[in-house]
Amino acid sequence: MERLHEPGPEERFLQTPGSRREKLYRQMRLIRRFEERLLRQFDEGDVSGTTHACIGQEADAVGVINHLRRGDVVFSNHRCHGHFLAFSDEPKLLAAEVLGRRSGVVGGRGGSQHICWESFYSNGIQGGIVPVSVGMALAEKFSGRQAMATVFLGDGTFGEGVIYEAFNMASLWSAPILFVVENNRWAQSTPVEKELAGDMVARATSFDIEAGQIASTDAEELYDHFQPLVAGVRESGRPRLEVIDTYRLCHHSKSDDKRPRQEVEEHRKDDPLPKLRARLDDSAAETIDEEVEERIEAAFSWALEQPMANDEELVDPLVEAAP
Ligand SMILES: Cc1ncc(C[n+]2csc(CCOP(=O)(O)OP(=O)(O)O)c2C)c(N)n1
Ligand SMILES: [Mg+2]
Repeated sequence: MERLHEPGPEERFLQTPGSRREKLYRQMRLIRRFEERLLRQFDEGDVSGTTHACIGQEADAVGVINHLRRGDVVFSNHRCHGHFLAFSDEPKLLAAEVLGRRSGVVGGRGGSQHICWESFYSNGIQGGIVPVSVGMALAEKFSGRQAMATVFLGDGTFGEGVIYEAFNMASLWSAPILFVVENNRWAQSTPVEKELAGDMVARATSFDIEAGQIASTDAEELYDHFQPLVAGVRESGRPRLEVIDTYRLCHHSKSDDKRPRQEVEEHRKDDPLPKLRARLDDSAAETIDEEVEERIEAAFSWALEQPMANDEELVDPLVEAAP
């Protein structure tokens, strides 16, 4: 645990100057501008493989992760940039990683989907992280460290059978874990109506896991909603599942979007960024936008100068970073 940053996300959030609204907006703006810049670098040929942006879903990451403490374990999936940035506030490390640089979070070998930093992990195998996160939640519980786990999964991942084994064990063995379902209504190019029978909340409650649902892209509303839910998991040591009805405003990964244009355009009115920005003073919002622009520029220009990952010089960044 020596590796863990001080302070954790909740403490850092509370200590950062500015109003809560400004802080939530600043984080979401950082996530949005990070991904927009990343997509530009992709088009310029700087990214290998593919990448999944969370544009439109940023409020989920900030609404949940700002309640987590140092040592809490977070698991994310293929769409992990927003979760990672809300957890770490480390755009430089992520930019270098996705650009395949040696100074990236995992030495440039994890790319966009496979991040491992302190107690944050992401993995692109749909559903694969869910049993692992239950195991980690139990490990925290048995160690008596009072930490909890949070795992983000998508609506499409309810088609992976392994998550039900994970729900079963989480409930039977009382794992302190929050399952956050980002229901963006699509799994790649399949609409939720064609992928899911019944409903997600009922599936969780059938395992005796308390569960609920909120339809929101409002970061303040989500922040308030998740505060008692995170506290509840921590205090009860029991699992909880919460579905957030949201929408992604970008393609699934690079250039694969089969959704009806009209549907996507309809959801732009729920874009979490302008929604929150409209509640800020113009001058406060402009200052934040400029500050974020500088950080993004600094992160990417630094990352682009870093040496490429090189198999002959495999380095474990966690070992390197250890005191
Ligand atoms: C086991 C497995 N099967 C298929 C894929 C390819 N794949 C990546 S994301 C995705 C859809 C995921 O949908 P959802 O869970 O709703 O998450 P979203 O992409 O909407 O955030 C698929 C089929 C994968 N990564 N892993
Ligand atoms: Mg989905």
